[in-house]
Amino acid sequence: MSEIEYRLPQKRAIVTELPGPASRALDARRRATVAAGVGSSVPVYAADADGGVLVDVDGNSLIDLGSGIAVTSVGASDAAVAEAVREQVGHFTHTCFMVTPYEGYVRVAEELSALTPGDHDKRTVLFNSGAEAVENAVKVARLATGRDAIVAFDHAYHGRTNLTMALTAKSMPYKTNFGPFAPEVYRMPMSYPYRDEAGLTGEQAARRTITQIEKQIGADSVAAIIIEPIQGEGGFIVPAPGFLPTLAAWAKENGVVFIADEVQSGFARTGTWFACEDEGVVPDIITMAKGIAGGLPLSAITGRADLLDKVHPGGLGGTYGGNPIACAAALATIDTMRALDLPARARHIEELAMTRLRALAADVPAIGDVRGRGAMIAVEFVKPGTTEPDAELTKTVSAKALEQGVILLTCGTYGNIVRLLPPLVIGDELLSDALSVIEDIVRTAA
Ligand code: PLZ
Repeated sequence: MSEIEYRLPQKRAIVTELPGPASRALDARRRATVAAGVGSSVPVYAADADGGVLVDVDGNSLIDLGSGIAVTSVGASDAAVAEAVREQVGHFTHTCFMVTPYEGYVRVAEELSALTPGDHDKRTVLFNSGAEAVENAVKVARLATGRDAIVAFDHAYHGRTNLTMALTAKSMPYKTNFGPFAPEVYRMPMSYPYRDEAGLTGEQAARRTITQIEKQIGADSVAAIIIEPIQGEGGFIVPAPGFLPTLAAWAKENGVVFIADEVQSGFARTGTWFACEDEGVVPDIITMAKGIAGGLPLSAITGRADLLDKVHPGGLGGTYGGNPIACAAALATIDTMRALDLPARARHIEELAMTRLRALAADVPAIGDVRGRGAMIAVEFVKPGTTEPDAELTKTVSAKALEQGVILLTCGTYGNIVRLLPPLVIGDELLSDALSVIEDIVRTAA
């Protein structure tokens, strides 16, 4: 692991109340002009960010445990990414790959072929957002199989467009009153070890799901199974070992396309390049976004050449998909991830954080579960002595963390989970400081 250089001081420093006066003034302007439907979980306005810190417009230096929802894994202003972007904008900002192609897109596709699991022949298409990648994975699966049904899971999150809303499980805030939704989406039980009946193995949980698919849809009607190898918005749910391989094997036997949605779990986040590698699962198509381009909007699907090349020329694309600036940023991001061995950094973060959070859980009965992999770590809060979700306590913990200068996001179907998603380049000292803040708050609040 080479030494990480930072531009901003890597320290927590609170100089005003939070949010401070400049953030509050911006927020007043925002309320008069930005639609109320767009929320912000952390009401401080950003001025600068680097490594593990985000500096707000009042000069407060906050520890970032959110990475803009798992995006800025290399930091929000990685020098190599910034330089690659500057270099690219000096030449051309856009041509549209569907009009005049360029090398950056091809190089990103080559990198994704090499990085994604499996040594089969692969093809890639680039888009802008995670939801767009998911939509296109489904388009390919339906065309390639000639089937309609798509299997998604309890607690799943796949986006906010019409098809991806249908795939997403949670109604409020993502779906309520936004229907009607896309048809032929079937929801099946997930493996959720903390909430499943005790002793249910991953393989048994998969069998339960498979039986339901066969009875309710029929294997011959299923185009694809789409699953997050570790669920993100749904609560950082890590399925029991055996669940993913059993589903993937069944998909293979039945000509069903197995799509791993690695938009949140991918790109070094969980200690490997992709979370599905942990159990040796090789998806037919993998969706990627977020961590891929150091903060620039880029997403991708990479999958079996025989599936992707079935689509007629012109069937896939979009004006901005694989924008050259985003591609330049992605190539620099991948270089930085390799140079700093960020998968190893993610494993190191796991070691540091898990040890302390597990010790905390042993003392605090309101912590029902601590789980995750790499730098994708969750604490699930419950009413002591039960498994009843405690969303109030969760809200209090993240609000108090912000007061003390730590950006701590929540998630989960029941809103009772805080999630740690630090930039992978966060230093040990800064991470330790954030963990101490969390420990103090949880001990006091619970
Ligand atoms: N698939 C697994 O995690 C995005 C969304 C937050 P987009 N998750 C954060 C919110 O409230 O909008 C996500 C994901 C998985 C797909 C997506 C969608 O990615 O880039 O937000 O479209």
